[in-house]
Amino acid sequence: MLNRIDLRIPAGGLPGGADLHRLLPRAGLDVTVATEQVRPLVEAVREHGSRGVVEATQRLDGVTLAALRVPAAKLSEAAEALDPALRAALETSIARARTVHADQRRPDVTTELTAGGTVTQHWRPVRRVGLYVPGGLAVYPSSVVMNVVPAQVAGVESIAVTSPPQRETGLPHPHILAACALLGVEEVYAVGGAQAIAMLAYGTEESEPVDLITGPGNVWVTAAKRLVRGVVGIDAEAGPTEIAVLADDTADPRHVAADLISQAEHDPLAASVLVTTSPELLEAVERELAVQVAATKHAERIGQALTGTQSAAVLVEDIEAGLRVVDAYAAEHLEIQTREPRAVAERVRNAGAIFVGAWSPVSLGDYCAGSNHVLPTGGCARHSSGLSVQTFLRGVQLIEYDEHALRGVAEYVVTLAGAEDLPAHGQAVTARFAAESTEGSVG
Ligand code: HSO
Ligand code: ZN
Repeated sequence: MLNRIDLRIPAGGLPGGADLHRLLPRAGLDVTVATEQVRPLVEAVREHGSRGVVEATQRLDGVTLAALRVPAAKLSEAAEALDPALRAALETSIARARTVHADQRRPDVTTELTAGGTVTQHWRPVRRVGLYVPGGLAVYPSSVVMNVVPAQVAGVESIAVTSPPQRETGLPHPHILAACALLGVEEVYAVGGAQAIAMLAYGTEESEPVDLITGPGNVWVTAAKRLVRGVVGIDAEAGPTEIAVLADDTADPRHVAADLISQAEHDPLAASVLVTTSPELLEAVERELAVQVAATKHAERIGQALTGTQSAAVLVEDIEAGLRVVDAYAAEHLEIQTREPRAVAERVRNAGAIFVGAWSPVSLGDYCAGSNHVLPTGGCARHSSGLSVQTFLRGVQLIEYDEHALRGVAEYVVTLAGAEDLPAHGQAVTARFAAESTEGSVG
């Protein structure tokens, strides 16, 4: 079922990072065309505010919005109508994520460089954040949790959630509304697509602009985020989801197959990549895939994802070579199902999140591990991290020197300023001491 890539040569013989990267499969996402297509819509919202949003929603979603904002009563009604089992699961997911994220908040750091000369890095929350939640096929209340929890833990004062209206109700999906209610988010809009991004970025009569937009979306949403970047901050661009599994002959083929299938379930473009030292495991996983895919609910899109050119089984000579391959691929999710999985995991350089050992499947991380499931895709794990408390904080430096500490370094400032032909920079320092010496108070 999976395309095969045979790289059974010792790690030393494998091509370097970029070349190796090219040998590995990956779905491309072209946002350029979409960017030009959504530009007029984004401009219309900027110019006409709510009217622009309402018109776009009518045209694209077939819904006539009387108001953009979801009434508070609809949020509490959705929470009350939740199936008790789903409510308990969501509450568990929220509580576990809160505990982990609270522990991950970075402390402020003060460095005293000399007596009386300190630099402090202060982490301050972004004031207002807009979270986009997709609708359509993929309704993920878990993603509301994963975006809202780190923002709340960071201390973001104002959070707005926006999600497309459903044709029947003119409101976002009830599970999205319920998740908002359980999280204590009160400001929710029934707006989706590029118009939602423009609404968050520029504001309308009914909604204040935000400082930062996070959350995944389709190609139009991503294109709109590109257009408003700079006006507001945006998180990384989310591509189709990916799982890579690094496995040796100790892995259980049933579990490996189940995990590859689990992420393929998201999207026909999702990528499932098995990297293994064991041809026997590969054959066993293939047999399992055939059985398990046929028995699962979304067999069609899973089959498309697994047989697509973005998915593959890569045979490698040894774990060393496997590590080279997974580093080059830089998966959104990487499972290590090998002997001594922790030691192997510690040697991975590039991955959005690493799931260590037989009992840590990716779907645990999707919902209840306490970790965040918004992770870098498309190889961006080489340079970026997933969503975290840090996403919603800015490091502001506080520089506080007294007279003695400034005097201690003054001559170097003057020299560096002179070398850059910026003598007034130096004078801003010397002026302080010159004034004192005229008064004769300091030598
Ligand atoms: N695996 C997805 C997140 C998700 N899974 C939401 C289920 N629901 C990207 O990390
Ligand atoms: Zn998932």
